[in-house]
Amino acid sequence: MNGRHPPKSDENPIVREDLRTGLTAEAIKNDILENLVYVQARIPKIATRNDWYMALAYTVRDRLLERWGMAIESLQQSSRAVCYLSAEFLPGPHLGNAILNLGMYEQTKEATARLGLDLDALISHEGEPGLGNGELGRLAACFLDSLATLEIPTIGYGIRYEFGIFDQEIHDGWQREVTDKWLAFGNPWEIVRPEIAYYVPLGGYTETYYDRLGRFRVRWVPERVVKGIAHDTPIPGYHVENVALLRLWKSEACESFDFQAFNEGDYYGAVEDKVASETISKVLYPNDEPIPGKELRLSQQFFFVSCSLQDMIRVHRLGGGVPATFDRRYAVQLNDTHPAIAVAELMRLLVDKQRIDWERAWEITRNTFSYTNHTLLPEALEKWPLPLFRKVLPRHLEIIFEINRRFLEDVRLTYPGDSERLRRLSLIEEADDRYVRMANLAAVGSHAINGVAALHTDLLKETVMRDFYELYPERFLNVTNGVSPRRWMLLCNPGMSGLITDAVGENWVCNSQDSIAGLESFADDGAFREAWRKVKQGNKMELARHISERTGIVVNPESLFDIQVKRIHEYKRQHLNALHIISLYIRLKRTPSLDVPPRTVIFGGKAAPGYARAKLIIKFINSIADVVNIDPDVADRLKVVFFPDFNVKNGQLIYPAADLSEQISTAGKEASGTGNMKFSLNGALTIGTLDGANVEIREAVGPENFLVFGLTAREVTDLKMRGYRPWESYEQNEELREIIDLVRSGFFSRGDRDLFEPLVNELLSRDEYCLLADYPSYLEAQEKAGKAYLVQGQWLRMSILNVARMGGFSSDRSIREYLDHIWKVDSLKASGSRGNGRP
Ligand code: T68
Repeated sequence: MNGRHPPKSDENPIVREDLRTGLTAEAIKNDILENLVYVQARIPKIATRNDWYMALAYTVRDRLLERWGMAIESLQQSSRAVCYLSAEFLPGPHLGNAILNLGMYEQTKEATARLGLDLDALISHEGEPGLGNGELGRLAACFLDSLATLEIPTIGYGIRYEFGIFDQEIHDGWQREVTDKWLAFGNPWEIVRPEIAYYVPLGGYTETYYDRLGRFRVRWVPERVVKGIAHDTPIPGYHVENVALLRLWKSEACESFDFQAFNEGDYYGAVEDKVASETISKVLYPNDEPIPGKELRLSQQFFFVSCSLQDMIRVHRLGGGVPATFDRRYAVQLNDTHPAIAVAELMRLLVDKQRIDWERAWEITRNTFSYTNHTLLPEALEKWPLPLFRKVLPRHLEIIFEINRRFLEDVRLTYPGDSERLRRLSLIEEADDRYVRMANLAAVGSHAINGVAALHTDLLKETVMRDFYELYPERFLNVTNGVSPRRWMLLCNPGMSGLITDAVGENWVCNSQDSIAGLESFADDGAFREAWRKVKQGNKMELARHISERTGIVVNPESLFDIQVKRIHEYKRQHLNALHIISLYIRLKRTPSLDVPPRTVIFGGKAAPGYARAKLIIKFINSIADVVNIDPDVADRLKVVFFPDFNVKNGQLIYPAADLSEQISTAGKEASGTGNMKFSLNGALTIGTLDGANVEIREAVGPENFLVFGLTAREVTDLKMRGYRPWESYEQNEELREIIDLVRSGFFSRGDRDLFEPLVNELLSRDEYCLLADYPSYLEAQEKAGKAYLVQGQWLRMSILNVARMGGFSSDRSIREYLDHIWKVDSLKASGSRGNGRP
C-alpha cells in the first residue's frame, strides 16, 4: 500500500470518475442520490435532513470501504498487527472526520450545494457513539486515528454497547440522566458481519478427564454460551489509503450452536436464558462507581476479550499461521485492566484448546501483551471477589491460580523470606474476603507496563506498582498521552488551522512537532496576532450562540472564556473553580471599579449516576450561576455557565473557544489528562497544578506561558503525613471564611442551609483533595491570568507560543513511542525492515 494522497479536485488526473466511489463533485453527488433512493429508500422531494445525512454518510462510507478492502488484505499480509483491546471507544461523530481525512471536503461541499444542501449542517446533524466514559475511551479513538494515519495494520477491539454513556440534561440545576439513543436512526458507519461470530462460554464448572491419548486434561463445562457478532467500523487515516478497523462485539443468544466445535461436555443446558445473553453488550457501565459486585461487568469484559482473541487466532490461521507463532503476529495492548482477563483467556485457548504446553504458552502470552495503567486512585483498581469470579469464569480462576503459583515461586527465590512482599504481589488478595487483582494479572502477563504521563509513571513505580517495578524494572516505561491534531485542530478549528498552514505549510497535520514549531516566529508579528485574535473571537461567538440556544444564558464574547470541561469528580476540583467564582463575585460587588477583565466561566461534564457528591457539585455550580447571572451589579463582568451534555461533539465546539483552560486537579491524582492538551493546542493558556501531563505541557510551552499553582504531588503526600487540618485554612484566611460562610448561609440555595452542607463539611473536616490548602495560590494565579488577559498583545503572543510548542502532544508521537518501544510493528509502507518509511 502506498501513501498516495487521495485526489482533491476535479482537475486531478487520477480521479476515478468512472467508479462508484469517484471523488469528483459530480460522482459524489450521483452517489448521494443513489444512496438516498436505494439505501435510504427516499426520493429527494420528501427527504428529511436525516435522510440526506444518511445518504451522504453512505456515500462517504462507500469510499472508506474501497480502502478497507485493501487494508484487510494488508492486514493479512503484514508481519505483525496492533490489536488495541479496550472496553471503551469514543470516536465522536464520523462524517466530518472521514470527509476531512479522505481529502474530499471541497468536492463534497460542491456536491451537496448542487443538491441544494448545506454540508456543514449535515455534518452537525450527526450524533455520536458514546461508547466510553471519558478520556480513556477518547484516547483509544485518537490512537486508532494515528495508527491508521501512520499506516500500521490495526484492529481496535471492543464492545458494541446498545446504550452508551447517558445523555445529560440539567433540570433545576441537577443532572438528569437520559438514555442514550445512538442507534435510534440506524448507524450508517458500521457493517454487521453475522459470519464473523464466536461462542463465549460462561459459568458452570470444570472437570478432569483423560483424552484419547490417555493424557490428563481439564475441561470447562459452562452453564451457558453466548454468541458475539462482529460489527465493523472503518477508521480512516489522514490523506493515506489506509484505514484501521474498529471491531465491536454484540452479544446474542445462540439457540443452536455448533456442538462439533464445542464437543467437550454436556452443553445442553447451555443455551438457556436468551435475555441474559443479549444483556451482555446492552449497556456501558459508568466509571467512578464501585464494581466488585457487578457480575455483568465481568461477563462483558470476558465476552469481548474472548471474541477478540478467537478472532485473532482465526485471522492468523487464514494467513497460514499456527497458534505457536501468535505472538509474532500480534502486539496486543490492554487499555487499563478492563481487558486484563485476556491473559488468562489466551492461556486457556493455547493450553486447553490448542494443546500447547504451559511454559511455551506463557512465553507467547507475555510476548503478546502489554498493559497501560490509567489511574492511581486506589478505588479504581479493579479486583473481583473470588466467589463471583469462580461463578462466572471457573476455568480462568484455576488458570490464574496456576499462574500465581508459578509466579510466587519465582518471587520467593528472588526475595527469600519476604512474606509481606509475596502477599502484596500475589494475584489474589487475601484479606477477610479474597479477590482477584486484575492489575497484578496484567502486570505479570505483560512484557511492558506503561503509565500515561511522566509524573504518573514515576508515581506508578513508587506506589501502586512499586513491588512489580522492583521485580521487573525493565518492563516499565512511560508513554505520555497525545491527541489527534486532525480532529482536535484541523476539524474543530478550521480558522486557526488555516492560519497555521499559511504560516508553516500543511506538514504540521501529520508531523506536528517539527513543522508547527515554525509558528514561533509569528508570535511577535502584529498582523498575524490580529488574525489569530479574530479566529479566536469567531470561535467564541459560535460557542456563545450555542450557549444561548442550550441554556438561555447570554454571554459576552469579548469576555475571558475560562473553561473547565471533563468528568465531574472531587479530585478534578470543579468546586475549587466555583470557590474562585464566588470570590470574584464578592470582590466585584464590593469594588465595582476592580480592574479585572469580564469573565465567563464555563463548565461541562457528566457525573457518574451513583456519585452523589459529584452531582451536588453540578447543582452547586448551577446555583452560583443562578445568583450571579441575574445580578445587575456584575452584569457583563461575570457569567457562569454549565454547558449540558459534554461529549466529543460539544468538545469540538468548546476547546477552540477557550482563553483559559482549567487543569486544577490535586497533584498526583490525574494520570495524564488529554483535555489539557486539546485546550493548549487550540491556543488557550493553562491555569493548572503540577499534575499529570500538565508538568510536561508547562515544560514544553515554557513556564512563562503557563499559570501554575498549588502543592506538588510530594507536598500533598507530606502534608497528609504531617496531618492536614483544613479548618485552619478556613480560620486563617478571611476571604475563604467569607465565601464558605456565604455558602452555608443558604445564599446560593434560596435560604436552604443544608443543601451544600455535604460539600462544605467535607472541605472543613477532611478535605481529601486539598482544596483549601491550594486555595490561596489558586486565587493568586487567577489574578495573574486576569491581569495578563488585559494586555491583549502579550496574551496573543502566549497563545501562539502555546500552539507552536505543543506539537509533541500529537497522538502520532505517542503511537510512534508505542511502536518503537513496545509493539515493534512495521508501517505498511515500510514493506521490509523496521523503521523504514515512517514519517
Ligand atoms: C483517564 N481515565 C485518566 N477512566 O483519568 C486521565 N475508568 O488522566 C487520562 O488522561 C486518561 O484516562 C487517558 O489516559 C479514564 O478516563 C475511565 O474512563 C474509566 C472507565 C471505566 C472504568 C474506570
